[in-house]
Amino acid sequence: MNHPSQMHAPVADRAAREAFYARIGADNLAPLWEQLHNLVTRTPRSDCQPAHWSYAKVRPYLTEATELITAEEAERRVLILENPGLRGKAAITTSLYAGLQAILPGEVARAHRHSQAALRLILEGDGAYTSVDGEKTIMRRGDFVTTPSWTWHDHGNESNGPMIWLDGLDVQLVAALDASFAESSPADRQELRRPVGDSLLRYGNGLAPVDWTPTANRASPLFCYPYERTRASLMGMQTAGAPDPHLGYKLRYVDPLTGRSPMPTMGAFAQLLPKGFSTAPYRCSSGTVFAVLEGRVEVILDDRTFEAEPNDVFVIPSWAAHRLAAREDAILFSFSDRPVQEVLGLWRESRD
Ligand code: GTQ
Repeated sequence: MNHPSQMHAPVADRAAREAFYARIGADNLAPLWEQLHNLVTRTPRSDCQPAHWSYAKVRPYLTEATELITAEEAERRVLILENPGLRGKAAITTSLYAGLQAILPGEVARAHRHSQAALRLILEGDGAYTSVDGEKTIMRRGDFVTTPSWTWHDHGNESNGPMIWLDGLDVQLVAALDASFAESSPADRQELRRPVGDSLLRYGNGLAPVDWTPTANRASPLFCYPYERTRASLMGMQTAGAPDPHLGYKLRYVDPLTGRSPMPTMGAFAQLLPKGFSTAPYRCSSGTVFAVLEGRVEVILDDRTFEAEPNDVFVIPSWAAHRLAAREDAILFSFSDRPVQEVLGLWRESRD
């Protein structure tokens, strides 16, 4: 006896189905069954590829860019780090943008604000500034600086040498939500309302103003995390115990008042891998951008290996298993969309 479903087994051939798809297509309909398994995959399937940008290779291009366009004309003189699997999308991972920004002595990148949040990791130079919502912060190599959503920001260089930093923005996340807003300031430089270092004093010492209340953009009021402090924390951890087998000594940057990531859309991390240490295989569901601050690391993926040096940037896609081997004491900065995935209940990791 036939099973009921077999009694109704569809007999239409491919051509009949295609004709049907074409007819319903004209009415803005499509058959799910042709794409279900591409939409709902067993594990993340990303166009994002592992990639590595050598600073030695990119640095001369930045110099050339400074000869071709001023910071003023460019507004932001940045070379976008385009993931080879996502060319033309200004994306380094599916959800995030990264670029290298250069600003020469005397130049100003004029004030604007946008709904995209930005983070900066200073790679080269000492003494340029970013002003964020009325407070100027002087940047040095390794410093981590945030520009939360909708905060006014302008950059300038009053030092004697070029400044180069890694920009990370949530451009693709904001685009996916159709939530991009931006405006330019009539003034090149925003008006400063607080002295340099004010937020570090108010929020960076385990203290907070007694009447502090959270802001609407859900961002940390502390927006500069000096490298010397980060480095001291990482180095100090070595005396307390062995590194995590999969991560080494790894810390996340936090909003000191909430313990959450400094900005809701991007998480940032600092990691020490002692000389000779190799991490055990690890993967997580957030594609992650790394920058090497100190030392050399070998990045070992299933199908490729590359060696990263100071100021090199590399990216590990979502769910790509990898190991990191430190040839010498290495300090890595990284950022990802992890806080977004966590708050949505999506973030996963695997230590296998
Ligand atoms: O510094 O404001 O790399 O608005 C891309 C967009 C930097 C910035 C980028 C931006 C900025």
